[in-house]
Amino acid sequence: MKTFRRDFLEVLKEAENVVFFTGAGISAESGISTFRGTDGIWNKLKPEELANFDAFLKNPDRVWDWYQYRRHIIDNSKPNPAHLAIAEMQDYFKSLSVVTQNVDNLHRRAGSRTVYELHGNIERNYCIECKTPYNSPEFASGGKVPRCEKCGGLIRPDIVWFGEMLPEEDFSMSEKAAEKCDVMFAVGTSAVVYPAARIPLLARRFGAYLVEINLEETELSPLANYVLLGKAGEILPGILEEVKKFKGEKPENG
Ligand code: BJW
Ligand code: ZN
Repeated sequence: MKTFRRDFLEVLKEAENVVFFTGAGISAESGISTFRGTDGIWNKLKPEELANFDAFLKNPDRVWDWYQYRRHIIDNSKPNPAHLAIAEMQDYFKSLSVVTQNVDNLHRRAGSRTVYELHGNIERNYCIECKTPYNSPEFASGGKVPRCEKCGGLIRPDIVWFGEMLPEEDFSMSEKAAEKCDVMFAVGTSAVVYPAARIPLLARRFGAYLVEINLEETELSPLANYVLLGKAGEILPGILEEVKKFKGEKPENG
């Protein structure tokens, strides 16, 4: 079992408000590819051909088909020990929020109650013309892009593509949580995509203790108070054990 630095444990022991800012790396151990790095999606496919609105209008069937493929992988995956440790930790703090860039819904499936999704959710779709939502799983089948029953418009996944605005409510709630938290964990993110990457910077500016958990150092590392290098699915269960030790077996809200 990994041991943790004393200053980190002391801060965590006193912490009331905690935020987990997560990226694709936290779901890697569930079998979902990351975007960057040697095995990353963008190493094999071009984001400019798949992850923006113009690409969708130019070739909707291709983009839809790619998302169907991703949905299939996500549907067949499950939360890993990192998602589960975060969900279990929520009962030991006054508040614990998850701010995720991931679209895979694995935090909610793990049981996390407060989840802000900055880049959307692959389980949802909507009509690009009249915005009608289409969220039933049966709907999202077949390789060809479906059309809206009401207006005939193209239906797209509810995912934030490059050049698009982030969901206002989720982003502003994430900013508030970042400003208020005592400890912010940045887990499995390269922290290069903005404005999401502002969230850990904001927490740091407002005085939070910033912990980074990643396989390698990132642009965030020089700003972090503590960098833990390794797999999220191995490190986070260890942190949960420490939390249980000093917060007692009986959870705060339980
Ligand atoms: C592990 C691990 C394990 C692995 N354990 N760790 C120039 C400068 C600055 C900004 C811009 C610019 N040009 C354009 C922009 C803006 C742009 C942007 O930031 N681009 C940068 C990339 C340069 N941002 C936007 O366009 C955003 N919108 C916006 O700005 O709106 C305002 C605006 C409006 C109008 C015009 C212009 C601006 C929207 C961004 C949307 C991002 N969407 C994506 C794709 C969604 C499609 C899909 O899912 O299909 O979201 S991009 C992709 O990156 C995805 C992710 O959420 C996001 C972040 O990636 P993440 O999660 O960090 O993953 P990776 O792969 O990068 O990193 C994984 C990490 O895990 C690695 O570090 C590993 O080491 C680690 N790891 N296994 C622990 N087991
Ligand atoms: Zn419509």
